[in-house]
Amino acid sequence: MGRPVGELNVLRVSGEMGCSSIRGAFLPQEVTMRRSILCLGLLFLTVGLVTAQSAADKETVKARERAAAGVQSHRNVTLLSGTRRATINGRLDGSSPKFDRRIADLPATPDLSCNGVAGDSASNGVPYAMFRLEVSATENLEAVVQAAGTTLADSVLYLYCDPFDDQNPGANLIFSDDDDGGGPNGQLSAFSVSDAIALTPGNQYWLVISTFSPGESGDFQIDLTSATVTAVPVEIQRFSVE
Ligand SMILES: [Ca+2]
Repeated sequence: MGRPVGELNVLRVSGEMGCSSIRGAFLPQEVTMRRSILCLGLLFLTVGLVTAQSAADKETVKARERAAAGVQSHRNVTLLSGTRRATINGRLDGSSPKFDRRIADLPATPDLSCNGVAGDSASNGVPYAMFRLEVSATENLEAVVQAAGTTLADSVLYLYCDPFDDQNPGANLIFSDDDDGGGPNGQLSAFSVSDAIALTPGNQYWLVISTFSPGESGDFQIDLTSATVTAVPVEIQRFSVE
């Protein structure tokens, strides 16, 4: 003989309500809670695996870019040896201008004659921002993407002679850097005094920051520590200089 129809109705209603003084009716709620905890655990595990996979993929992309160009990442540099002269704050996202960035960490040494050679990278349409730099005395440029104030996961810095043309980014290049600045993921950028980027008074330079890959976004902070360097805002962009 089957169970009374009335009992089935009580259990069904109690299970749907999730609250009842009937002892048997607590089971569905407990099962639901356990299922929820299990689902949350699986979600966190999945997110963790995806994040780890993304970081691994990024390193693979970086390794391929460097291998294709035959360059090594600049590492073990001395940062911020000077007094901070200016802090540039801005943001890169879908509304930023885009360009097809050149291979990072090239040329191997700064080309102050404005003829630095870096091939076209596979990262096209990356968001960028640019800032005009001037110095009042000959000195080596120090520009660091600071982890504090930066939510970008992976930046690239470029330095160009004037003018910088985002439709022809292979022209007027002086130097670039991918990961010297460190940061939580070790992927922020920096130009250090040991890079020997000797800027000259009377010349204008363009400091360009971009994401490593298209589709990335976040805030950035660049500290300039060279003794006489100044950054000139560009009106079309959203940033501030203090
Ligand atoms: Ca980077």
